[in-house]
Amino acid sequence: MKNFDFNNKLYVITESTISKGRNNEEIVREAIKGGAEIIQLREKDLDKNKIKNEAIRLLKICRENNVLFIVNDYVDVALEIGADGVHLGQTDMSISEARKVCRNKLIIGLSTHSVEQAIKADKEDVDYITIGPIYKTRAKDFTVGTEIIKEVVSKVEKPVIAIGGINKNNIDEVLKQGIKSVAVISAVVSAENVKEAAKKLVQKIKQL
Ligand code: TZP
Ligand code: MG
Repeated sequence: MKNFDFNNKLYVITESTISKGRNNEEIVREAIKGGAEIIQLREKDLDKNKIKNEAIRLLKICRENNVLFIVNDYVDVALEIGADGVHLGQTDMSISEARKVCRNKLIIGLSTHSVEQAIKADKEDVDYITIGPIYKTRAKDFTVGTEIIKEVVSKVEKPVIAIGGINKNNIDEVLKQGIKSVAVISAVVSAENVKEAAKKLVQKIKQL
């Protein structure tokens, strides 16, 4: 999966605390049925052993559907279970350290929150970059707005994915800035109909 094409993809991230009683397996199966092509396990309140077991279950579903599977935060868990990649933040393990540990076995994604961080990430050994939060979101206490997207896309060569508060009502505005792919949590994970919610977003992304 090292040569994965990140363009025109819906990237769905788990968050079991907002999934309205449905487990991550159910959410991931439905999101994939709706057309999600990248899945990330992101659980901030589970211990590492639980994360690992959950990752094994979700990896199986992703493999069955030829969908990319990324683990948030834990390089060791991603490596141990044979995930496709790991997603890191600005305060997680450094990219050089992560690359040393995983060599070319994992895709590495990095969260960025400014043009400067995105340009820096572009020069590091990462495979894709997220930029955000574009809009207000529970997960962070700041936003970067839509304006930044155009500048990041024009200055960065690596694949860039927009994240943060994106949903069916504002995705057009995001895509208009020239970005090809979008990552969401609540717009899919908290939707009454997960599959249909993913499908609506995928339709817009694939129109590009
Ligand atoms: N990083 C930047 S915004 C965000 C993360 C993990 C949360 C995105 O969640 P939502 O529900 O799509 O706003
Ligand atoms: Mg992190």
